[in-house]
Amino acid sequence: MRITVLGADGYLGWPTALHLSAQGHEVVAVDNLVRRRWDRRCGTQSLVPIASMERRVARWEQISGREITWRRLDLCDERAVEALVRQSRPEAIVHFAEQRSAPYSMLSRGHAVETQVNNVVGTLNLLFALRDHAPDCHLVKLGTMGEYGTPNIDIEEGFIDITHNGRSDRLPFPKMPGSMYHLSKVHDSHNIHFTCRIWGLRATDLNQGVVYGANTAETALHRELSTRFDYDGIWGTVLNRFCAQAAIGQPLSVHGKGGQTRGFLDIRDTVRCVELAAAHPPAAGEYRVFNQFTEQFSILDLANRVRHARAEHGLATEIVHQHNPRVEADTHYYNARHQHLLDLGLEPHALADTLIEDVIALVERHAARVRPHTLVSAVDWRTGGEVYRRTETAHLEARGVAVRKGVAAPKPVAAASR
Ligand code: NAD
Ligand code: USQ
Repeated sequence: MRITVLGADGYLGWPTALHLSAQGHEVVAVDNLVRRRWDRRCGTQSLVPIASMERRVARWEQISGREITWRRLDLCDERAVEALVRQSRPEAIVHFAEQRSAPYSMLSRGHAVETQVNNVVGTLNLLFALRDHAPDCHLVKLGTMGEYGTPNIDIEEGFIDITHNGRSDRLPFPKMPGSMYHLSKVHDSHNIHFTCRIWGLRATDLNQGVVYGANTAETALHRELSTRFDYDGIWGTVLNRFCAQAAIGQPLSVHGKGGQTRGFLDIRDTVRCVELAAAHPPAAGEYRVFNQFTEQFSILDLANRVRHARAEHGLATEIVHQHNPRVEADTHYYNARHQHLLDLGLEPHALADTLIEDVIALVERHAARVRPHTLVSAVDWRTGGEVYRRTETAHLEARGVAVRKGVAAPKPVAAASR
């Protein structure tokens, strides 16, 4: 198939582009590199050094003999998106290209607006381009389990059968998202569903859970094929953060009681799920939702799993229950269905102590790049927060690295717009 991957410079987009290319698909990889800019603005960086997109695709071609076409493009640039779809005429488009951090979206009014405009406008531009230039193309869109929130009933895959006052219908499952970011995904889902109903587009909304892990079969082939790994309080997802904290001997930061339960999956399952969804397109006019996760854990379960994996090597790990900066239930019912991808052939990787150990070992190998002050969960859902302000020079000095006199220090990162 001709498959375009949007957000191909990101944690999940890059391994997915590689995986689809390895399966023999013709891949166009698209990104505007905004995530690298957001890192500079936030004072954060990927734990694992990541090569430029040019180097990545060149290395992949040298190793695999397969070509990935790289295009730098902003989804919010309507003309560029239209030209992309018109020229590349994809059979499937995999859309990862959004601002995906809940804490980032809660930093300030400006960050919330930036998140929702980037995500909603980017997706709308894509939907119009599909209508006009590739109406048969299958849109595979990354949504999130967080669209549903934590209702006190079982969570279905996108739709629920309701009987009300003696009449019945199958309706979209109610949504109760927990951040401005998660809300942007709800807006996207409504827009995509609408365009399937009205224009006959075909789409799969992958309501993905929290991803963990650092490598897939393809990213492990060469250091220039590595994907990013976030561990800080703005971009790091919880299990990757706990592994980073354990590796540098810091306590694991459980928010509140830690009874928050979520769906989780290994990054190797993310790429396989996308492949399966793309290989089995829905009918024209169909909007379907797959809940994309493999196991449910509470946050305290995860912290205990990390502590246990360390204890196996005789290492003690502390768990602290800190004031929850988010507004969320920290004990609640949670039972979400996730059958559709299993029916298509997904064989999940269960969370294993060996995976936890591998991620901790990865952090240990790159320990010199860890910025400990960015491990703090600094964004409060009620009041907002600030980006991490230290300059690169300050990071180096904090590590005891001498910074040469006369070499201009980088400009301080801009304060978050409020
Ligand atoms: P990421 O931030 O690492 O990657 C997103 C990429 O999209 C970045 O490279 C960024 O530069 C690009 N991008 C953002 N806006 C763009 C625009 N307007 N035009 C072009 N490119 C743009 O994020 P990720 O962790 O790889 O997540 C990818 C997708 O999967 C997101 O949509 C996210 O919501 C979803 N998701 C992620 C997780 C997770 O645990 N990481 C879980 C569920 C869903
Ligand atoms: N948490 C802690 N301690 C920490 C960090 C997080 O207890 O140090 C808790 C949070 O309070 C939350 C849970 O862990 O209850 C998950 O937090 P997270 O930061 O791992 O995940 P989240 O903010 O929900 O977002 C991530 C991705 C997002 C994706 C989402 C899937 O960044 O792109 O959409 O996971 S889901 O959670 O299913 O909506």
